Amino acid sequence: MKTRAAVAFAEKQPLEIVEVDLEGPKAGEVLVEIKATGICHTDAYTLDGFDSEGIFPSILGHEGAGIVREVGPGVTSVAPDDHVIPLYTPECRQCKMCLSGKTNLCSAIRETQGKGLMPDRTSRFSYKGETIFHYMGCSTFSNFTVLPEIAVAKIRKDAPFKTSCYIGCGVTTGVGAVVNTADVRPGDNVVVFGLGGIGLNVIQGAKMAGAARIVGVDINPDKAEWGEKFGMTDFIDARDGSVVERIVNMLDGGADYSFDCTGNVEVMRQALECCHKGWGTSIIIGVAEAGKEIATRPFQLVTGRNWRGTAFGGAKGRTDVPKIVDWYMDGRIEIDPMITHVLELEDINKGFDLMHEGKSIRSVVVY
Ligand code: NAD
Ligand code: DAO
Ligand code: ZN
Repeated sequence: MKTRAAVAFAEKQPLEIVEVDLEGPKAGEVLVEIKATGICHTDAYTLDGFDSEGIFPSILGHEGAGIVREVGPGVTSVAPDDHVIPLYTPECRQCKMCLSGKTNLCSAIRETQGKGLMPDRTSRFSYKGETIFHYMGCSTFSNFTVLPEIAVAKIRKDAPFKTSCYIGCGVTTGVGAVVNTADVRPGDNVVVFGLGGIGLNVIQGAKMAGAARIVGVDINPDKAEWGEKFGMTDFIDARDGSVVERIVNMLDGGADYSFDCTGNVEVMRQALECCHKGWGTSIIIGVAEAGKEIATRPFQLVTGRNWRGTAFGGAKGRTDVPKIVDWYMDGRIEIDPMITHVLELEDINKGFDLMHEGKSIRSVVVY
């Protein structure tokens, strides 16, 4: 079939809207009509050439929601007309990782997904006879896409696509980092570095978990008002310097939990070092540019600070994503105010500009 898609033909180039060819689903795969997709910083990071796994030409986008239109042989867990959210972190429930009970990093299709291919090592997308690669196993910047059955979460049908697509990455990553990875408890003090599409969800997750103080740190003072909307109690403008010292003084020794939502390795160091001696834990969410490394004095760890990281908020997609959709529909978490811009596919590059200018929280493309 033909489908409209925004193709990344090369790094650092604007996406081009073209009609691509899409092969139907093979065994264990499903064809999904994407109804809405968010634009996440990670799409920009790959397009800008900072992703060591970045492959071109490809169809980016990993934060979508849509409807199953066709299933391949052997598919049992979803059927046509089901509403689904694509999962860049699948959940096969059979691999060593899934069975460990210790991680959400399913390994079933990891190798081919990282190469922009489906599990049979081929791509379903092509343009003028040339292969177009998949991205993070999702490629939601295409109106139709093909996904492995283990990489879709079935969700309730009354959840609007325009907002629930954000659960495909930003919401789950931020809220999940708090409730799954950190396991923040009532009364804990939390510090969030970077109040963008991920950081604001960490803030609302911390509020839901009953955190006492929720300190937001950003270099953009406009983000203070955004943080307050979702439960931030204090704001620090990082441009004023001595961030670590100010947090340690403000929180009587430091944070119980801190979260990096910037991808900047210098900020990751601040996030670790602002943690309370003896127990504070810093969680890296931000994805740093290829080749970057983190540093701190080992004595920071000797004296009881912990450094950890999380992908997709530690969520097991097929199990946890439908629950997060319920939290949204039941009003336990908010999404609507974070969708600052709704665009047509033709205007998708504007969504990237808005993100780089710090003017959007989430831009969503609706098909
Ligand atoms: P965003 O651009 O919306 O937000 C980033 C925020 O960080 C902005 O508000 C910016 O002003 C702020 N910032 C930049 N430099 C700073 C500094 N020195 N100190 C304090 N704040 C600073 O991006 P986003 O969509 O929220 O994504 C954030 C990060 O999370 C990215 O690196 C993205 O790739 C990553 N990410 C990780 C996962 C995961 O599963 N681990 C999932 C999604 C996104
Ligand atoms: O299993 O080895 C692995 C890697 C899984 C990759 C998970 C994605 C990491 C987070 C990237 C940002 C997502 C938007
Ligand atoms: Zn698995």
